[in-house]
Amino acid sequence: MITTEDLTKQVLAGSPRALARVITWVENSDPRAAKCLEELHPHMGHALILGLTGSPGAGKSSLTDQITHHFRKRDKTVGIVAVDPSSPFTGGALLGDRIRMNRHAGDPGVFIRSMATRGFLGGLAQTTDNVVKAMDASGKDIVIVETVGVGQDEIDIMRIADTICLILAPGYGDIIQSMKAGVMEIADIYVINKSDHAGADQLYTEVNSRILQDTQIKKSPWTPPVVKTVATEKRGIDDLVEAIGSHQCQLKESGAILEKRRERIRQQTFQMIHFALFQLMEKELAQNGRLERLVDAIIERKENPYRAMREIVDEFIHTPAAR
Ligand SMILES: Nc1nc2c(ncn2[C@@H]2O[C@H](COP(=O)(O)OP(=O)(O)OP(=O)(O)O)[C@@H](O)[C@H]2O)c(=O)[nH]1
Ligand SMILES: [Mg+2]
Repeated sequence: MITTEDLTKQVLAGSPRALARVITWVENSDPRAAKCLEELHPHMGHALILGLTGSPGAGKSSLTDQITHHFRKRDKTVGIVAVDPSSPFTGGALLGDRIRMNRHAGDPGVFIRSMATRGFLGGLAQTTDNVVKAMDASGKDIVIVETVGVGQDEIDIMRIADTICLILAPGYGDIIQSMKAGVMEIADIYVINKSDHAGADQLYTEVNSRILQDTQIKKSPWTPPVVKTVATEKRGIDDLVEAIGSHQCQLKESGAILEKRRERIRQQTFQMIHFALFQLMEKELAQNGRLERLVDAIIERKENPYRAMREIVDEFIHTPAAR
């Protein structure tokens, strides 16, 4: 049996097998994952975390592939996490097909992981975050998170990233959808992919005017650029990477990066505590069928949930386990 200490050492030495193992533990909420992440913690915080979101088929994976290629040519190592919250599949075979990363498969400088919804115990965003952190600690210079962007889950996942790119393509009706879902508001860079298709110019104009309105209202110090790309022909990739670089500079120069990271740590720490308490309470209430008895009493109006909640919380605070 390998110890978490040994595994951590192997991750830090760059072993992809060790990294894959830690990630599997993270996904399965194996208690050893927390131990490893604890040991890896001092080594985190160096990677540039890039989020790519957008409608299905907009070209996220093709762009991830091109961006990866760009950085690999400059000797930077890349980690890729493809998350598909909407996928009902659990294995990831379908995701594998959708990642379009085959040309990087044998490259030791690229580590790819796909994740489908599995009702992760700790929540999808939290799990993704820990997977990204493990990649970061393993020394990857850039970690790219790709997810299909439509709902709250995806917005939560995207908050992990330092720079968020929203990938749009003509003919997807996705601009309206993204606006509704609030994905538009969180993007730092807009990409009009499939610029070889009809309607790209119109989409470009629409997005630009929408951004102009937005930045005027918010008086934000960063005006998100709109970059046109054709991922399949490698067009616009340099512009996109340049925009990412400019956003990184702006984040650092304005100090916004520190504020962003602080807020992220605040949220994550709070969520971890929330989840740990939730698990403790769940276990406690399941004991001796206490919750079921409580439900019976509430149904019969002999008890009310408000009072019961106060009593249970009060009791919990005063138990030695909670202290
Ligand atoms: N014409 C054209 N086709 C593109 C472009 N970018 C991607 N495609 C094609 O569009 C299809 C979908 O591309 P993907 O990169 O898989 O898109 P995705 O957003 O990752 O898709 P999902 O992960 O399934 O949501 C593929 O057949 C690509 O070859 C582009 O710029 N122009
Ligand atoms: Mg994809």
